[in-house]
Amino acid sequence: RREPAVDLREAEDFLRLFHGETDQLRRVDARIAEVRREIAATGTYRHTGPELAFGARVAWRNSARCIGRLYWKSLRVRDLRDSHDAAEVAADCIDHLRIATNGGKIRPVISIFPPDTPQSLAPRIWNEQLIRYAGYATPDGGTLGDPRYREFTRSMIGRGWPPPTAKSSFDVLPLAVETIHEGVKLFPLPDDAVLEVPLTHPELPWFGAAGLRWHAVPVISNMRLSIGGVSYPAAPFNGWYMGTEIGARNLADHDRYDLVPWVADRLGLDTTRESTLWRDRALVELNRAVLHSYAEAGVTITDHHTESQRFLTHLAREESAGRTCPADWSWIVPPISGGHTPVFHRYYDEDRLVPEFVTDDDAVH
Ligand code: HEM
Ligand code: NRG
Repeated sequence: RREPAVDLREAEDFLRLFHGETDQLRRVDARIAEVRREIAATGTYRHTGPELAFGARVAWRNSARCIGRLYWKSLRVRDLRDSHDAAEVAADCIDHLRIATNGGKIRPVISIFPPDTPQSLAPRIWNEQLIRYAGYATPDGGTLGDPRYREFTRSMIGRGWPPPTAKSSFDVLPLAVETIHEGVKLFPLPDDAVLEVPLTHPELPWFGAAGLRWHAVPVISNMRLSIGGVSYPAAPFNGWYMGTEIGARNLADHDRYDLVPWVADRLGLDTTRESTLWRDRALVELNRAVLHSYAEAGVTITDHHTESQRFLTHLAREESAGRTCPADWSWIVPPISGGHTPVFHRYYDEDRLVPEFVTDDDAVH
């Protein structure tokens, strides 16, 4: 499979956007003429460092599902377009984790690997995020670990990943990196590159005794970055967590860790009737535990009330800058207390803007 030649219109639109929003010494027409010649000769073109950084930041700004966009200008951009081998890509991803984690004071970072071109297919990262927990099928038909990654875990074991001898609910999966010249190679993440937070509750000692944990940094690694007609299939990026992602989804969803019934039971709630709102009460305690534990560990995290307010600040800023801001209500509204956050009570622009991050169907394994 080959990448078709870059669409000249997309390249030109991007260069005009870049020159329109930033101060450049060179006139945009000169750059467009140069890119046109490069595309005619090679079918693609190479972004300058500043174009690449701008493109990545604007792709974040255009992420309609992201509530955390207020700080889009501060994204750190790592230019790794010269990393071609799987081992280089894996080592760069491990560096990414260290730079982003920063001892708990999390920095938003993106690492951009080579683009697809008409001449060559770029490296691919198979993992949905750089850090994810294995899910193992148990004899009783259940799952040990994260059920979302049962298939991925099975495939990693099939490819030779040895799971820990004592399997647990929180075993970090290896990185799987594919290149056209090497096939798929697996790389375990070193322990010291993976900061984790043991979960405790501000008032409930039994919660801390359960041995729950979560990783500090979410690094999405299965989205393609598209800038000016050029496609970067491996461009892992991270910010920090909003507590509800962990407390109201990862640990709570029925098809994830499904901890709500356990919390309700330990709280001694009446679970015989829905109308006692035992689910809601358990969810609140689970989310308090997440925010409390990250704060205690000195790891950056945000709560959904604060982040909703920040997002409205972001919308106001974008409006003053004369830009529309695409947003997807169903992703922006937090999964608990939705109607009690200001993002609930309005509509959003839904039109797609580029540069952008996209999920490829064929990136799902
Ligand atoms: C989605 C928060 C940084 C791009 C999301 C979601 C949240 C969030 C809560 C919804 C996730 C879900 O429901 O599963 C934040 C916070 C950040 C941050 C608090 C802190 C700085 C970033 C950065 C980028 C980014 C740095 C890219 C450079 C995205 C994208 C999605 C998303 C593309 C959609 C993911 C998908 O379709 O699965 N973000 N984000 N975010 N965010 Fe952010
Ligand atoms: N819900 C996912 C992460 C999705 C993106 N969230 C962020 N992104 N906060 C999870 O792992 O729970 N980010 O770049 O910070």
